Amino acid sequence: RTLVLATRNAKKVPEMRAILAEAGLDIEVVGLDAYPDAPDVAETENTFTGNALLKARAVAAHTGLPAVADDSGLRVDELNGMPGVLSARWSGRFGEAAGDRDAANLDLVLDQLADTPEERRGAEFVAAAALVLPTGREHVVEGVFRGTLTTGPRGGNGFGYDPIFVPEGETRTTAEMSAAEKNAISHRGIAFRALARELLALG
Ligand code: ITT
Repeated sequence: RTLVLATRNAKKVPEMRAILAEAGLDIEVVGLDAYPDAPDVAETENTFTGNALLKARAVAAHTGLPAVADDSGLRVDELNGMPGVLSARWSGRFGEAAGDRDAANLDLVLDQLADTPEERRGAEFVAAAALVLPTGREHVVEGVFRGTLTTGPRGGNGFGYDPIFVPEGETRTTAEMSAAEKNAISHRGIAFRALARELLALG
């Protein structure tokens, strides 16, 4: 059995594989690199759930296989929930290597919080994960991961805003944690595990 993970972010595929294996599910996970002709779906919705569904529907239709997509981002309390669904595009830089784009996004958030004291630096990562089956059946779940933002980047693991995000009850940033430690508590870990339970129930 095969599941297509509708992502071009190479970090998400091993994450999903590990979570399905932990749930005891014998399902092969392939990313979009296996489907170079899959449509590039613009994230035109203004909710994580809407965008995750757009991506999963397009890939399920293209491949004829069950598809999962996630849309995720960082909601910063002091910025009224921004960048939110705009997290990947916050600095307005496109067509760059993901690492450069991510660094520019993170720098902009740090600049915007330059005058914000520690007690008001709360934020949360949110992930919506959508499962779309060839039968047309759809299931969407959301995971939320609370924390605070540092004043400077720390750590080299993960991606995106990980170097400035410290989970509640932690002192390290998620970029200073191992992938397994982060997945056990992260927004995407929560959402992917909920979808794994759904797949398990489907048999
Ligand atoms: P796909 O759309 O191809 O899956 P993407 O990385 O662009 O890849 P999103 O559209 O979901 O994924 O964008 C989410 C952005 O939010 C991502 O670029 C990061 O900046 C940020 N983000 C989401 N989850 C994160 C995490 O676990 N750690 C750090 N940053 C994260």
